Amino acid sequence: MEHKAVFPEGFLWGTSTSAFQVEGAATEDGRAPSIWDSFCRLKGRVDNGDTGDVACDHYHRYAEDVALMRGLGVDAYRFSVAWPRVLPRGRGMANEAGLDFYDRLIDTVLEAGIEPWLCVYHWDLPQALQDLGGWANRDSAGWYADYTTLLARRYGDRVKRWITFNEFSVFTLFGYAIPWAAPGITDRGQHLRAIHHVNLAHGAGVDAVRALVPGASIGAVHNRQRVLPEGGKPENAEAAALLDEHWNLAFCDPQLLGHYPPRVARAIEPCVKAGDMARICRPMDWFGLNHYGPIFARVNPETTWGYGWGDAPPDSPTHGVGWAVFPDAFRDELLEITRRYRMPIVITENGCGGSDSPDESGDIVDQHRINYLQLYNASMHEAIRGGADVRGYFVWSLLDNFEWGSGYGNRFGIVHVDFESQKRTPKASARWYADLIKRARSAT
Ligand code: PNW
Repeated sequence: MEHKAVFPEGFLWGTSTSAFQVEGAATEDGRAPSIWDSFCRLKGRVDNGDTGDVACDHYHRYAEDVALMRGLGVDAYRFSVAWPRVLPRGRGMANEAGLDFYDRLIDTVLEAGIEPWLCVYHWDLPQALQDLGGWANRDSAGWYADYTTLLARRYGDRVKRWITFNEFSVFTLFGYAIPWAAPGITDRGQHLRAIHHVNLAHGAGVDAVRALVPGASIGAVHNRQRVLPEGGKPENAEAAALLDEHWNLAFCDPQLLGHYPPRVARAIEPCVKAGDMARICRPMDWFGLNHYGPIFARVNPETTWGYGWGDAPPDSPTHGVGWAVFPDAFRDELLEITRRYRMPIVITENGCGGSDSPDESGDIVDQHRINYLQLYNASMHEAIRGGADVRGYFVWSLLDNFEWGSGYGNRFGIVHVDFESQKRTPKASARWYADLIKRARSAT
């Protein structure tokens, strides 16, 4: 009943992955290590000591994965390019074999009648560039611009949908302040510099794609989640306000409104040079939103910024998903983005994890995920009816994959992957999604 004809003409349904999480082939055809290859090898950082060495072996099995998407009937595939595969040293000489892989992938996706959505950066910085200071080095904006130029020249004839970055705040905050992601640094100064340089890189990337790809449609992917003080307590209020700036505003506001939010603005001032804000704030075609659920902040003096992750209220609804589920927050976020930035929105990720395993008959009945996706789709409808201009929706993820710090233990796929045999098995949620797409299409 949530499939009434509220979807605008041309609404796109898709699935998402990212290079490091699915490709594997970590040392093949000239690929060099990324910061995540290094991070996986630090003791205790990734559950089970898992690495991205093999992952879903998408590097060799991409044709099978594209065929799966075709079977689901999706309109679009969002993937990312591995920077150290195409530029092993991060800059300088390109690696032809690495570039060839994305030619093959893009051509196969197009032949299947699916639109490729290319994300330039999904967290796998070449280790060679981290050795020069990574995003804390102001030169990183130039390294990124050159890398984007290479991709735009090579793929711009076939790829029209471009994403500069995936989730700016997750990889900067978790990479430079709360050590949950590569490179695992905890340093206020480096965190602030990384924020500013990534913003500069974004602006330079937009300019490169605009200059080289006629008809390009460019977005950036922001993770936005309401930040609430744990337990509703006043002593957690400042922690929540600061985390809200780091998590929700430090990238959207400068990129789309031309200024930093107040706390970040004060702290970041020494990094900002004349002309920077205009370089960051470039015209964008759409707002990419990744949304999972709200986050709770708690004051914690032991952390880099004095805040930490808090717990959801103990009585939070879980809807059989096993974690707190707040679909209304999704609707509210879409309406807030509409109010604050006034632009079309594409949901570039939404989904949920689990430990999904096959039953005796080999079926994977992930009813918890169907419940979650149904609730979130209903909220998206409400937001569209309320005036949000939502143009598309991508499930995270097509495949169970390398879930960062959780390794292979947390499965987000609508297609199950047996990591021993690499066998793919669509879960019940994949059938549900294929059916949703079919019904939504026949209703428009
Ligand atoms: C996103 N949080 O990351 C990423 O874009 C994906 O690569 C990832 O697999 C997916 O979500 C599922 O986790 C996030 O702590 C990581 O709130 C952490 C958070 C949010 C998003």
